[in-house]
Amino acid sequence: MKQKLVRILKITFYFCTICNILFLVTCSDNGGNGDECEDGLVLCDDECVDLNTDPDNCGKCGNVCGWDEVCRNGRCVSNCIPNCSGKECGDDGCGGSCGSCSQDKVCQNGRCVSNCIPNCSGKECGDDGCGGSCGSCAQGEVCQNGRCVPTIECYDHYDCGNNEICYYNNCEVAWGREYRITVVSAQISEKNVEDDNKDWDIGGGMPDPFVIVAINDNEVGRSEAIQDTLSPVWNYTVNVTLYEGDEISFWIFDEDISEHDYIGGVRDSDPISTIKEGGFTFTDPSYTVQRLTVEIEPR
Ligand SMILES: [Ca+2]
Ligand SMILES: [Ca+2]
Ligand SMILES: [Ca+2]
Repeated sequence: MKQKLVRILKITFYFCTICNILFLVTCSDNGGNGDECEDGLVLCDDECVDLNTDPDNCGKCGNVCGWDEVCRNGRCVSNCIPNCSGKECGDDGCGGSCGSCSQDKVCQNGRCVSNCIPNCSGKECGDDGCGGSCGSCAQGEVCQNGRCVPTIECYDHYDCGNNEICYYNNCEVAWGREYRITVVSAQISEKNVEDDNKDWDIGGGMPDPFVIVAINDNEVGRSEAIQDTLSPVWNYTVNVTLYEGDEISFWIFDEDISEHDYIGGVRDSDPISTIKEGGFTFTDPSYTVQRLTVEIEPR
């Protein structure tokens, strides 16, 4: 009886050993029960799976992810990897966005660029309307209304130096250049106040004035005589070249048959002032030449 019991125990032992071996083999191959999965794994359909990563059991047993999805942290997500390298806007390649542009810009090749269209039509310089440039001007020029024009240095002679004039918006040396002098008109005293108040012509006749223009006392021009008037209007013009230090004189005569009577003269020893003023009006009511109006302009 004792021997029989031992035998039974032996058989049981062997049987159980085999059972144990079988169990271990079975468990390591295709799982066993819930208690047998390693830490972090869960038994799903007789398999120990990681619900965080298993696309057939994502998050929970039997939750199968789509063909284009992967299981990440227990959720089915697209298996696409977004790529925004070097991009500040536009598609990330996975249906997402790499960013959006501000209102005045558009996304072009992953970059936010101005949506302004530059306009340089008819322009050689200046703003293109989008913050760019249509070109720059050469030295001595300035951009005006999209065109390169010479730099404006002056608007009148006083914008320039002492011995300079403003010529077509450029300051130029005043001397060694041609001017047009116009002797406009004069007012002559009724009698020759310089010579005992004599009449200009015999019997109270009025003078017949003409004017001579002289540079440094050399005659350079002579007007026609106007008959019998104290208020000659000549509008006589003569072109002269003026140099620094020149003096301009205006001699007025009464034309006579024999020797002309000298009425009087006005000497301009400061022509640069006259040039800058565009002329002068001399007045002296006590003199034979009570008024003389002259204009001058560069040619
Ligand atoms: Ca006379
Ligand atoms: Ca006369
Ligand atoms: Ca006369």
